[in-house]
Amino acid sequence: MQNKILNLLYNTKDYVSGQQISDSLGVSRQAVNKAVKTLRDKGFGIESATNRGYLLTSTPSFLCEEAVKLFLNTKLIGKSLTVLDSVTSTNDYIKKLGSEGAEAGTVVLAREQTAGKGRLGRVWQTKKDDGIALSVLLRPELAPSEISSITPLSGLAVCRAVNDFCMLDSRIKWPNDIIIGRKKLVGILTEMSAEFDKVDYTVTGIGINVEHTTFPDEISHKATSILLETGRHIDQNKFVATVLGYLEQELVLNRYILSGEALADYQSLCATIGRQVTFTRGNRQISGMAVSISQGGELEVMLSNGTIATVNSGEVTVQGIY
Ligand code: BT5
Repeated sequence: MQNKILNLLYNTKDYVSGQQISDSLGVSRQAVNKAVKTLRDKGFGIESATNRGYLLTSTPSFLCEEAVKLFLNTKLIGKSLTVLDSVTSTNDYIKKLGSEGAEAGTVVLAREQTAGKGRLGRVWQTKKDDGIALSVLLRPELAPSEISSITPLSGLAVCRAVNDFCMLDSRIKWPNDIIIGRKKLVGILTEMSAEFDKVDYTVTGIGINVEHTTFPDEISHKATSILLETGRHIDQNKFVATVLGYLEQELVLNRYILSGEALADYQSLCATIGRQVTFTRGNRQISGMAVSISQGGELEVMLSNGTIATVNSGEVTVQGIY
């Protein structure tokens, strides 16, 4: 009922009388009063005036389930959406939901992660309400070998959402970082559960630095936040709804494959292309010029002998970035 009241107030953009709310939702005036009180306790500004009713004046500045849902305009991603106050890792939390049969499009967000994960056992660091931790569960009908596009498509979606919503010029450092200049704004970690020939579910975990003004010493030279870049506080709930909208557009509409227009968009936003890179093969360090991204998301690197090496995972150091 709280979501319905919010939708009514948000879409009316004027006072709505208690009677009108109770009539249109088929509930008592008392129930309306109670729901409005709960919404105020959750951080929504709802003014009431005698003989006029209720007016929505503000939404919470921190992540809030009802507020994200209010702004969300997707069909699949976010159909089921939860905001947790604190969790070890949104990826671990949603993986448990996935193994219990949660539907495709389930989203879990957290205001705080106490054990946020990067790739290869690394740590993703955030403090409460500084960053957005977001995980999306999907059930693409693909073989495990076909899901390599999910990380780059997610990166493309987040990069476009950041640029559109925050008016920034972020770029993608292949395969999974969103950077501004030489610093990392977003990290993405995709995990999956699969049988031999069929994916059961994938989890895309996205960590976005929003309100940080400082970072721990070991990453302060290579990390940035939306606040540091713009000097402004963004509406985190509207921003999350924008990110989820772009994720749906890039992942679902492209049927989880990086090709055609999405591939062209990815290449044009990819900061790695055209730079000298170093990657590891076996125990050898190899350097070359990053020249393109293949269909499916591999990095193609031209070596000094003119041959092209294809890199599909692991660490790539990009000269001039990190
Ligand atoms: C990543 O790994 O960048 C993937 C990060 C994914 C985090 C999300 S948050 C929601 C979901 N739940 C999780 O538990 N995880 C996902 P990787 O490419 O391995 O980069 C990790 C490295 O980035 C670390 O070793 C640090 O050097 C650096 N780093 C850690 N925290 C950072 C931050 N807040 N901002 C910028 N860089 C950071």
